[in-house]
This record gives sequence, structure tokens and C-alpha cells, in this order.
Amino acid sequence: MTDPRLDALRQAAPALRLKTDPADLEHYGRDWTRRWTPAPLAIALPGNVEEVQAVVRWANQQGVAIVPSGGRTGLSGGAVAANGELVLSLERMNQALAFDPVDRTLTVQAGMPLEAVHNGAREHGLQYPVDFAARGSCSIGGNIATNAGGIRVIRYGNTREWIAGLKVVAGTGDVLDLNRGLIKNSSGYDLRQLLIGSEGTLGIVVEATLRLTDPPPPSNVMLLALPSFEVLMQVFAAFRQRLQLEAFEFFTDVALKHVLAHGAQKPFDEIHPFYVVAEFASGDEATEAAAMAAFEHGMEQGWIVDGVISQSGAQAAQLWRLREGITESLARYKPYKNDVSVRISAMPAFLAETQQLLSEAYPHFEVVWFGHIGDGNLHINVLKPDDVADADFIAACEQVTKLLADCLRRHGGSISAEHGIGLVKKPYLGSTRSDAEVALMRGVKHVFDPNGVLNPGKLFDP
Ligand code: 2HG
Ligand code: ZN
Repeated sequence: MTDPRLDALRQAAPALRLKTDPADLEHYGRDWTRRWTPAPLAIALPGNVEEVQAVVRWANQQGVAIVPSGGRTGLSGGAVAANGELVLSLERMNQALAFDPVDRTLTVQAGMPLEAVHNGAREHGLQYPVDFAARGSCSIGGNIATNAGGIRVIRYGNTREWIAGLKVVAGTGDVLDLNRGLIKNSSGYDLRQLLIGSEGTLGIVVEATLRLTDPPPPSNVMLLALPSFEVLMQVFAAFRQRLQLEAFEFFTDVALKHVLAHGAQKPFDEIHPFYVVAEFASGDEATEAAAMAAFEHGMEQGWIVDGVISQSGAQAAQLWRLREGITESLARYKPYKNDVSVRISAMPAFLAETQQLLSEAYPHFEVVWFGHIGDGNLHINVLKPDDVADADFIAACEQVTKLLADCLRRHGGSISAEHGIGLVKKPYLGSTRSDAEVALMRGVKHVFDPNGVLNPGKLFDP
């Protein structure tokens, strides 16, 4: 016997593909958080914008919540469907629609994987520069919904900077064609920017017009070993002054231990407390000399204790694996993830305080630090010991997150730098946004989605 609400959906959109097998419900009902038990009503896989509109209108009539769904690589529970929602997967809408060589824009459907966007830009001799480890599985629509950042923000900024236009189905079922690829557009509120980072609560992104740029310069990768957190920021400042940095990422010895156990290659004989992977424009004598000079300056200052510069593309990939493999290598420990940011200038004081706080608060759990130090963005993963129950572990971590949230408030930071609030960080939104701001956000949500059908309960409670 089928659910009468699904019968109504079939009637409203006869060609709409629907899945209700238990394996599909589980697969599409969760993201990388693995904290909630998936329990969606069904999975809808529309093939065009009209079908997305039909689903949204049906949801309004039937009072069913929709969870928009991309690659579900999110780490904050934004794409989790654990309460009988309809998952609206954009995975079939994954094509490039248009390239404009004069505008240097690529228009794509929202379900296109980030890596396919990269390849699509490259085919036209250009670059879409937002990049991170989940590139093969995440979708551009999901990137837009969370204003994804990643490993090249230091050079190119966040997703927000690269969206020239957005086609969106609002919670009313209306299609909005936002900004239409314009560079200059001073005609009132920029609703496109409001949609970016709204985590599927205001509208469903169905198409995006992406700004492309020149291909990256030839580059080289350096791995540095450092003795302490304090010198990280000094090395960053010195390198940024001397080199055109494409990326500047850090991780600790604990992170290294896990990626090595997961198959990566040991970079140095000795173990050091901190490591940096830096990518910088290179390829001519001047830039190579500048890189050597920066490195030698760091050695002379006693900041850098060991280092290696890639001699080939394969070696560069090996060095990157040490950083990009961390999330996967930690997955088996069901980590409790923090994704926090402060202004770069506030970083040294924030780091010192956070380090002190966490070493006191987490005496029994292994804590892994890594992230995008040049963006003021830290990922602090706390690993669950095998003999501690999931619920007890999360409860213990949440106590510490409260302290971390207070610390962030004092330093003017954010509880989510790039993963989004979703379900995981919802209790802490107030550490980052004032009551007045949250009230305005609720008001905006109501305008775009008057019946509250779009991803309700994510970001804030209705
Ligand atoms: C990264 O920078 C991602 O690798 C994932 O944002 C971070 O797993 C994490 O906590
Ligand atoms: Zn990150």
C-alpha cells in the first residue's frame, strides 16, 4: 500500500522519479555526520525545474517537509532526513547548460559534482577555483547552499565570490532568476547572496552561473615541520609576504599519525608537533628563488625544523594527501567536529586560549587539529574512544562546545566557518549571531517559505 501523499505527488508530476526502497531511504537520508537514523518518506529525483516546482507545490499542499539533497558530503547534518521528509535529490540535474567565453561564465545544473565543474571549466581553458577534498562527491548546489570554502580560499575566496547568477525554486514554488550573470547590479537587495549559505531553508538551487577565471599558475608544494602553534602564524606572515600562496594548510602530529595509518607516506624520519602544506606559484627562477629564501628565513628564525619541496606532480599529490586524507582517516572514530573561525589577526590569541581550554576539557579524548590557518579557520576533531557510547561521547563533547562557543564570542568568531550550521551547530548559533539577527533570519525564511516546507529545523528551529 502506498502513502496517499505519494499518490498525490505521482498525480501532480507523473514523470517524476521516486524511490522508496529501504536501502535508498537510508542512502539518501543521511550525510557524512552519521549521527541521525535516516527516516525519509521517499526520495524524489526530478529531471527538470518544472518537476522541482511540482514537488514544492505538493509539499505545501500536503504539509510535507523537503530536504534538498546534493552529494550529502556535509558535516553538519544539513542534508539529514530523519523525520519523514521528502528528500529532493538534484543528482539527475547534473549537466552543463551553457558556456559564455565573453562573460567567462559556465551555467550548470545544481547536481553537477564539483570535480565535473572543474573539468568543465578546464575544457574551456579556464578555472573554477573553489576546491576541497570532497570534490569528487559533493555537488555545486550543496557548495552554494553552505557557501563552501576549502583549501584555496586564501587565494580565491569562498563559493560566494564565484556565483554570478542563481536559479532557485523558492518555498512558494516560484522560480527566481537571481542576478542573471551581471557584474554590476545595483537594483536593490541581492537575493542571490542571501540564498548562498542558506542551507536549503529559503529555496532550492536548481541552476548556477559560475564565474570562471584564468587557469592557476604553475605551482609547487612545500611541506614544513614546525615546533609550536605560536610559530605557525609567523611562518604564514613571512610566506605570504614573499610568495603568491595558493594554499596554506596546517595539521598536527596526531592528524599525521592517522593519515599514515590510513596508507599515506611518511614525509620525514622524525615526528614534529605541527606541519604546514603550502602551495605557491612557481615555475620560473624568480619564484623558485623566493620560495627558497622564504624557507631559509624560516629555518634561520628557528621556526621551521624540517621541510621538503615537491619535485614532481606525483610528489605534490603525495604531500597534499597528508592534508586532504585527514577527514577520511578519522571517519572510523566517529569524530565530533568543530569548524570554527576568527579573524586572522585574532588567531594567535584565540589559538592560545582554545588550546588551553581544550587540553583541560578533553583529558581523555584524542583531539585532532587541522585546517585553513590562513583563513582563520580551524577544524578540531575529537575522536570517540571505542569503549564510550555514542550518546555519552556527544554529550561530553557538547559541554566543551559550549565553552568553545563562549571563547568564540569573546574573540568575535564563528561557530561554523564553512560546514554550515545544519543540525549539529544549531544550539550554538547564538554565539555567532545576535538575537536580532536570528529574528531577522526567521523573518526572511518566512517570506521565502511561508509554510516552512524547506529544510525545517536546520539552521534554527521554526
Ligand atoms: C577539510 O578542511 C574539510 O578537510 C573537513 O573542511 C574538515 O573533517 C573535517 O573536520
Ligand atoms: Zn575545511
